Amino acid sequence: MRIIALIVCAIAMVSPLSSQQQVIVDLPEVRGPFTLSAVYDSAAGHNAFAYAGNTVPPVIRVLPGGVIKLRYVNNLPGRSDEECATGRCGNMTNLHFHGLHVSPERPQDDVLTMMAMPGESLDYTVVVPAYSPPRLYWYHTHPHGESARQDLDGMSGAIIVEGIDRYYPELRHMRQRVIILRDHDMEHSDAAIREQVVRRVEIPSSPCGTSTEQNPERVFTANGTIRPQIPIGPGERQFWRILNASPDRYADLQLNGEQLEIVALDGMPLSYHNRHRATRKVDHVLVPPAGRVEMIVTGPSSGSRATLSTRCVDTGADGDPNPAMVIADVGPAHADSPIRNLPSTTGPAVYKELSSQEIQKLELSTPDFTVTFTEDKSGFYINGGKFSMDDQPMLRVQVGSMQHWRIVNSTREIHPFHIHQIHFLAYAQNGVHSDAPEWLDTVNVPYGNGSVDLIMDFTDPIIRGVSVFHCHLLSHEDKGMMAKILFE
Ligand SMILES: [Cu+2]
Repeated sequence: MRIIALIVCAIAMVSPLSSQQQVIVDLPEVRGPFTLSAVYDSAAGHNAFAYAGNTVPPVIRVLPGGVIKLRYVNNLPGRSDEECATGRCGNMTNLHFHGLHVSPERPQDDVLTMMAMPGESLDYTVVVPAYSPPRLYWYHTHPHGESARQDLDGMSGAIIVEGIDRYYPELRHMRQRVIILRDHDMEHSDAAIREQVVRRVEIPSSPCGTSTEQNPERVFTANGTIRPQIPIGPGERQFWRILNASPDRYADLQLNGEQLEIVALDGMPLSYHNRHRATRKVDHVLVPPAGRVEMIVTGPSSGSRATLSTRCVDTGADGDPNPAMVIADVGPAHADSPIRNLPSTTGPAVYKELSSQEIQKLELSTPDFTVTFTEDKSGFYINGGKFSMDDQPMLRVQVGSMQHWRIVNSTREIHPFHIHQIHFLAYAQNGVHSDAPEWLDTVNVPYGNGSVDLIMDFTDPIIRGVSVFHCHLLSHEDKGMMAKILFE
């Protein structure tokens, strides 16, 4: 059964546009130590992750208090035919554990001193604290200058810290699905194929947003397939854990007007900071590149079909096209993979309740630090600086503190701000207080001198050392929109 599933999986990854609609594939899972390799996938014509004989990256599942132990082997060729953001790729690589509250130092979530050239390998032992919020994280490569290409090549996967059922016990009775959104790149496809794909995902012919570039070169895939079917019965409730692993495309997700019941954003259960907080029902949810949403969806009523789709996202005059498109069909299907319910875990839910007076005081204070995004023809900058690996930290922050940061976007396109290892409370946009402040690790910053205000939580005692914050449009990060921070 497993072998068949893997073959189906592999076919789906190689030919995402087949004539018969495929049911969404389940991804392989791994618990315990394993080996992951970076390889050149000649069938796909680009680099890939290899695991257990296939080029389908596994979902890493770990318990709070557990360890992610893996050997990452760089088997990429010394000479690459692929173009990276700043020229021909060199095929160096490493791993980042996005969103995990773990140490930024070797052999954990270190993207600065750990780097494998072709023929080299890296050994990671990432200790997940027992008090870790149980949630959806992800791993992707993070070599400065080559991140965008490797992420576009699909060198990423999901990480789940078990135990979200401790916060929302009703999830135990639902089918759970891990859904990874990636790009099908049509940059080098001929016009007829491109047109066929555009029709298949129903990209409207009318323009989307103010971007001067309207020709879509990418469409979303779900677990490797363009527009698969996601089986669900009428009125059935399922728990979907969605990761946007695109290097630069936003997903503004909706399900035909059905309400989406959000359980966690960027992996943070909504009740983690307030045990009385319920799930939140919305018509659509913006998931920036690198963002995650975990939500309960209800199957459309008998006889009707629905689609999971993204709305048009206005990326700004200098932004890339980000049109509306169908991601998957949702409804009864002729077949489905074996049911995977959420494994029940034992142990209490851990909460991190902060004093609302302290939060309010920080919100009203002058920002401790302002990050300003700018760009020109020669690069992308934070506070006027273009990142270099030998930079000194742009700032130092005390472990144990919380700070008010403002992120200002002085460009004509949107950028998602991300900081490694920690979460922040995004509570205001363009100076206006949000009616639903959320704890995130990646947040969109509006274009045209737009801003977001954040409360940064530096209180975790194990997060010490030098780390980074950056724009998560990865080609911008590759071209300099990143800076170092020292947690001391
Ligand atoms: Cu950017």
